[in-house]
Amino acid sequence: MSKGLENRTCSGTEKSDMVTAYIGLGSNLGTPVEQLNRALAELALLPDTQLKRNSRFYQSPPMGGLDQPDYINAVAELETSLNPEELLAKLKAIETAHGRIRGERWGARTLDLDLIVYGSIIIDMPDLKVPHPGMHERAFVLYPLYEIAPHLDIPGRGCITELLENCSSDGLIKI
Ligand code: ROI
Repeated sequence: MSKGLENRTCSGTEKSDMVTAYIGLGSNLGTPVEQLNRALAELALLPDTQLKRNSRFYQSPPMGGLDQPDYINAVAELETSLNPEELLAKLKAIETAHGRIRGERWGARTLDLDLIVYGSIIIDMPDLKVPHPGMHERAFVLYPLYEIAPHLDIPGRGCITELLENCSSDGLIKI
């Protein structure tokens, strides 16, 4: 896997090739709004990364009719020179610091940080699939993503406006 262009050094010091990445944030345990606010502050502190913008917060029932509390979701836009694996490792470290215990696949969670888009690349590795496999049909990802990136072309999936046409916002509340 690669970003297409590896980081190059200019004059021996400068790190180039900033990539725009989108992170999906979700929480339905503890204090979800606080978890998301803290997570955004932590994303802003990642090395070689800038938090450019984030969506409002959205509330929705758990997808799949699970017996769990409602989720709070948001999407953040980063500009980063971390490669996808480095970024994923940083996201997992933030989740762990928020007390996330990995159990059931669709279990309730204090904090979920998904790398949903990384520039224009497609990654299909056992532990890292980008764009996120289910994102193109999930209202709680598409609506906040559209709010901050209305012209986004999602690699391999198409234009966000077209994806939204086939995705009901039923049950999604902007808070
Ligand atoms: N449902 C909603 N509404 N939001 C989520 O972030 C979310 N995350 C999950 C599952 C369990 C699929 N359901 C969700 O992982």
